[in-house]
Amino acid sequence: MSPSTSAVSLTRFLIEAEREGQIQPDLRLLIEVVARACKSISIAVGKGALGGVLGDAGTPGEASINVQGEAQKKLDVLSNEILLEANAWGGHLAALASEEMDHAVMIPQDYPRGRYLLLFDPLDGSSNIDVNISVGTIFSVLACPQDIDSPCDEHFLQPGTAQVAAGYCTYGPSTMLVLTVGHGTHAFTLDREVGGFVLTTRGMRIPEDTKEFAVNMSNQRHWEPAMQSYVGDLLAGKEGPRGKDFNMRWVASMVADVHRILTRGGIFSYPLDAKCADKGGKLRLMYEANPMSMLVEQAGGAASTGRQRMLEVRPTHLHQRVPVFLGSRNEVEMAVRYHLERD
Ligand code: AFP
Ligand code: FBP
Repeated sequence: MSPSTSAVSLTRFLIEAEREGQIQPDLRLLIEVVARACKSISIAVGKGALGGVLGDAGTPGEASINVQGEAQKKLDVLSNEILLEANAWGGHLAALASEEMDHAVMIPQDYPRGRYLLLFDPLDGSSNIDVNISVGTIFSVLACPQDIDSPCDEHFLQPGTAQVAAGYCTYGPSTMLVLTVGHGTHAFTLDREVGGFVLTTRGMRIPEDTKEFAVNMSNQRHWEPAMQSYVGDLLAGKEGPRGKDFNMRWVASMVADVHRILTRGGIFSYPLDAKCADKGGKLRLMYEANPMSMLVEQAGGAASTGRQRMLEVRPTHLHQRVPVFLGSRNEVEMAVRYHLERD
């Protein structure tokens, strides 16, 4: 029989990756379960006001607050529950950790326990939910250290280089899953009629150079001198030291901003600023920076804290925050140079 030329489903892609020895069967199952949960989240997000899921979680006048100290949206809570419920019973996980929960949770004893650890930000960009702008889910998979009876927070504290898979799902005009298992970064689009993800870009590549940057400019006065000077030179355009005009884009959903960069290049940064310096940065290492950095590196880009390769940061706690620079390789290296030269 000649090989099928029909569209490649996520299931077929993963089975072929398994045959090529890139993933184990239980990792394939894990990714399929996460993808199924993302489909449920996509349906909830897509219903918008009709689903009664917009607005803050908690009681009127008293929004519920997560471990990050942020007000939770109803969809944050719902997405977290969808991912927890979907991943509890499959037998592929030892424990899960979520940006929305104080501590990691072990798989209940009623179910077999697997050998992976799953981390996720169930709904990233939640300030965009109520205004109908793209949001997303980000996830990262680690191996559970062997011979651990009761996996807890400390077992998740592995550098990004230890990730065995990472991905995100973006809920925008179309729903897309972008995935890496360490052999390139691949994009799948949800076929809403069929209800399945279909491979639409195999081997995404980020151009090495760019003329586009993404940063929240309203924080400019709070940045370190190195960042002030780096962005100042971008804004100076053709007449400045960089000799070219730069464009700026900022969605305020990391998933959407990173998706644009994976698609056409750019640099995304959430640098250290005076408002978040005591926490180490704004974005979360384990739920946001590490999975996005693996995806970006696998697509030929670079990811850094501004001073160190992101994937080599040794985590000290589950909800650790870091400054983030990622995207087109030459531009990230340039931003790092500004920081190192001024240290
Ligand atoms: P949430 O985790 O509250 O959804 O925040 C999203 C986010 O961490 C990231 O996705 C954005 O890049 C960033 O916040 C936006 O931050 P600003 O509010 O500074 O624009
Ligand atoms: P298009 O008509 O090419 O889609 O342009 C869109 C737009 O006119 C507005 O929707 C948007 O506010 C603006 O361009 C963005 O402009 P800039 O590139 O200066 O950010």
